[in-house]
Amino acid sequence: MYKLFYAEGSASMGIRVLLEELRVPYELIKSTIDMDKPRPSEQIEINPNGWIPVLIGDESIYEAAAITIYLCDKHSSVSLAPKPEQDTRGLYLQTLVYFSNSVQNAFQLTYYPDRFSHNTDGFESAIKRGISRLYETWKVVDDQIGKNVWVLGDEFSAVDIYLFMLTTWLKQSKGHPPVQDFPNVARIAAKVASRPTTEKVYGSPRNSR
Ligand SMILES: N[C@@H](CCC(=O)N[C@@H](CS)C(=O)NCC(=O)O)C(=O)O
Repeated sequence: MYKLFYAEGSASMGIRVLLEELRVPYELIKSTIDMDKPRPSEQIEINPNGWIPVLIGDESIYEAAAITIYLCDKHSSVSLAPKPEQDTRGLYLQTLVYFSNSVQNAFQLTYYPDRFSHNTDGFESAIKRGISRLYETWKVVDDQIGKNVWVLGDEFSAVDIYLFMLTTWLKQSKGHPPVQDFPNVARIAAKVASRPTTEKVYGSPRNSR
């Protein structure tokens, strides 16, 4: 039985959808992304950075992209990721790492400007640059998808779940670009949103998120 440190709105939601798609048993351990609230001590022991997702399985690991690869490899019979010998294995790894270090980094500039500037004077500049990075990085993803049915081609994969999760963080109230600016991303995110596993975790797309 896996244990997943969890909070609504966080990157642990995408991992929960993945666990649902893999049909493996898991337990959610309540955590928080509220800066004013303490994290469970067991979570901090595994991930001293204080952020989630954190997964406890045969090994305890953090980083959403690493957890994605780990789970898909462990449960490869469900086929949510290309196998090492498959043609799209490189694209799979490339896209996950790009999500993690470029798209998420752009989000972080807007959500956590204090991590990019020593003083409050720099926050506005960090947020502005984060917004323009969101435009730049999502455009790269949109162009990469092109006419593909799913992110990697014809097959649904864990990358589509990850993509959907990232789109839920696009907030017009924060000046982020609307997902509709990236039509290929929006098309795939809408399909992921209506999967039963996603609806179980995020609620129905008909209700506003
Ligand atoms: N690179 C990490 C980033 C995870 C991350 O930023 N998690 C956020 C929620 S989406 C969090 O826990 N924020 C609270 C904090 O940083 O203390 C990953 O992909 O797992």
